[in-house]
Amino acid sequence: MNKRLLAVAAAALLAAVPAMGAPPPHQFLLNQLGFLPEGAKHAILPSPATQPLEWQVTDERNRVVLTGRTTVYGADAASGQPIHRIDLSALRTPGTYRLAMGDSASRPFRIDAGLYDRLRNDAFNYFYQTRAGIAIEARFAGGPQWARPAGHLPEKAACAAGADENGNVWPGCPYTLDVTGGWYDAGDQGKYVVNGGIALWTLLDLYEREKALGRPSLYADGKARLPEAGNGVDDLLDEARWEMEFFLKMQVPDGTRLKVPVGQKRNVPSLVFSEIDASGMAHHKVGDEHWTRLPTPPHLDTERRLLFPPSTAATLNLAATAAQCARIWRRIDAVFAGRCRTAAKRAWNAAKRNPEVYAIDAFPGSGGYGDRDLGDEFYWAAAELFITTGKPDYAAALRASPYFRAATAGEPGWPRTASLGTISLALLPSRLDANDRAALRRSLVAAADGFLADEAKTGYRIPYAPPGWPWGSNASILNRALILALANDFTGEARYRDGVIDAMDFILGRNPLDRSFVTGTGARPMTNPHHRFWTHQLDPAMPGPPPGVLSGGPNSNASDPTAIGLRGHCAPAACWMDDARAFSVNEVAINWNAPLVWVSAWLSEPRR
Ligand code: 9MR
Repeated sequence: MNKRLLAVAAAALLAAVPAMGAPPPHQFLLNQLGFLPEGAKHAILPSPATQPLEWQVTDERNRVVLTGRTTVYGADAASGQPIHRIDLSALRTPGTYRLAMGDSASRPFRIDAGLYDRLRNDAFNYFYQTRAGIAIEARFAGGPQWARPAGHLPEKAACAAGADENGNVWPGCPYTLDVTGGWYDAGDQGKYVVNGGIALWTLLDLYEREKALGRPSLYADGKARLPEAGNGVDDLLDEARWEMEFFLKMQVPDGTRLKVPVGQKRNVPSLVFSEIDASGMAHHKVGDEHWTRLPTPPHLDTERRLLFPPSTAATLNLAATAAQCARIWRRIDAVFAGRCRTAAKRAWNAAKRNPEVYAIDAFPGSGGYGDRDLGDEFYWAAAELFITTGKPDYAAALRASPYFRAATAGEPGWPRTASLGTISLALLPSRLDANDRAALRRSLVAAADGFLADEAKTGYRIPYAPPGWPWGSNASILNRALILALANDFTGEARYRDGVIDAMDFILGRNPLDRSFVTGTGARPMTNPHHRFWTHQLDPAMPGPPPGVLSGGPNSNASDPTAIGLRGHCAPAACWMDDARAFSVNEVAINWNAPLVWVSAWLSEPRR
């Protein structure tokens, strides 16, 4: 490690590892926005004290409105701290308060039913700002600093071909495709069908849930800052369509025969290429030939854009989301819905014909998103197609899947999509009989129970207790919150809603770093995301991030050169740093911001 890296790593350790130094006294850790009037309200106090400590809450006029004693929890593994818990749930009156102990007090916090209104809109606006193929305008982006010319307009890409680092010679494909549009994935400007799929599904699911449960349309036309506002269509759908249209362009033209590795999952020397009928499959991704430097605003990217071979996983992501599209737009834009329906069926048939074409990460310049187990993607696509068409073929595929009516394991993620299918089936009307639907709802509630059982194991009361914290942990927490929210929808039981609040509290400040992991939100927000345009930290001529963007979060296996020094020196929930270079802990991504939108929208719904 060179000197500069060492210095960076040392600074990171000091900033990010509370276990190594005594936490500041009376450092109350709580959601930096505050609390909703109803439901759980918890704060954490890192302290080695072995006896409960007296606390009090004061209002704007310095009147004491609540007093209590901490609960001593002791050593907490995830944070590496001895902690006390403080339960403020008795506080319900809207206002601004402080939590105090002796002569030290917390920052002011609010109790407010509208706590998440701004966040839900900011988090949603991220998707507009990550659009490819369109100029980003100051009036929609929230300020002139975030305006930029269109990136990759037009984007016509040929297929990657030639020798990879293992000497495999990739044959490419006989065409170029115009794949203009869609969302850039993250800090990089790759566009990936796997990962785009879960992000797109999540926004569409938020819309479908509102409709299915008769909840208010929080993103009704004109409520968001979007070029399409005023077109008579819900803004969630306008944004989602930007990605969906791109997905449709990634589909392989009919009559295409391609040579790809079949059944092989890794990039080893001597890959065997076999000819397949690739008609209707989806190209896995389009991205740069080489990684670009930071900063590289999208319109200044001079790299060649390349299409990468179709994969079965991308094909099933297309089938699933196009099936959603077909039913959602049926009464809004029948022509578009028809295109989606045709694409979904073609994709499904193509995946059935080619069930084992795995994405092999053979070239630099873009992310891998290689998934080596596709049973869950087949189940998800069958579920969405069944809901949309009611056809017996999809019903048969669904029933034959080991995921159907099986326990829902863990939270969804880009390589784990089974619960997306289960959620759609549990939520939406379909030809499924009532018993099956009830069983699917129960399986989601059981998953939520598992998350609450995990919460009981944590000092910080987070419904998340993995042995090691993975890349993108914040999104794992929010995807758990999404299932907890549905469990509350299905049962009406408050404890699931409290679990959602606990998850959001972690994201917004009740964590060992006293950080809000969302830009522009709370007193100590993340400010230096890994991103190629919002790179103010590295180049003062560039803007910082707009508000509402989620950091990937603590990663106990941090692997980038900037954050790697944390490894082995941080408690799992504290392995994080606010540095633009630290992409394995502080990148931003569409599949992470999507559950932030979903959960903040859910929390800002008026209570029934
Ligand atoms: O979110 C992805 C994470 O699950 C993987 O562990 C990681 C390493 O392969 O990649 C993450 O995805 C990145 C993608 O490959 C490229 N764009 C940025 C994504 C977020 O960091």
